[in-house]
Amino acid sequence: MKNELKSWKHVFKLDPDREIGDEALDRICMSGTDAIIVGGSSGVTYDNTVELLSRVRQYTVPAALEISNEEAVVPGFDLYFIPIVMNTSQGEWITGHHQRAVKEFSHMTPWDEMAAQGYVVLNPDSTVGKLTGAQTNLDAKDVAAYAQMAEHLFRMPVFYVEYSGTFGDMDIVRKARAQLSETRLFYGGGIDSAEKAELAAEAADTIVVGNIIYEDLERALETVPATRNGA
Ligand code: 1GP
Repeated sequence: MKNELKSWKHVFKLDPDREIGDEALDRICMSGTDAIIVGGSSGVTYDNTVELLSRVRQYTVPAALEISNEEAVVPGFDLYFIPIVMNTSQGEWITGHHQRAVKEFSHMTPWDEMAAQGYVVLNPDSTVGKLTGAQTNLDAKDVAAYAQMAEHLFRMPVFYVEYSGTFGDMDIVRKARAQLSETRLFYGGGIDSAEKAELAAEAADTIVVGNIIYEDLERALETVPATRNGA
């Protein structure tokens, strides 16, 4: 599955802490998206993650868990993403939580199913930005340098430009992607229409659509075909 993510163009991110009805979930899973990522910045528990996984598992779409809380690590996903925030000085978001989780689960850590994501968080008002103390006042060169580090120093499979909640600067995204050849650039944040999906898909390798699923399902679904136009 780690190799398969290299072909993902569009991903829906579902938050276990938010309600989604069966019909809406059916349409998301059958939409033609390349994968479902399960993750959120707050309120993610073992129980709500298991519940969402068991519902997503009724479909063939690949399911990945983005681990944000070591208490909510649920077996049975196709892939596990390990977020590492590159633009924070708070070490707990770089190696702290990770080291504690490995210490606890080292005997059963499925290393082959794990993929590190080098996150650069650029919306200071987002939950993840506040939580991680991200230093968001960065220009395109700053972000491009992080991209190079993700690929060449850390050999991360994913470099994730995260604007969660707001549509970001596609020039920054484009310039960061220009640095990458092996590492895949994920972009997420504020994609709430076909137009924005197209713009983001033109700048990034993979686009991640989250919040709009819960606000306007039809518009969320339109982002899937629009991604093919941008890519
Ligand atoms: C959040 O990048 C994702 O982690 C998607 O962002 O919720 O703003 O779509 P939105």
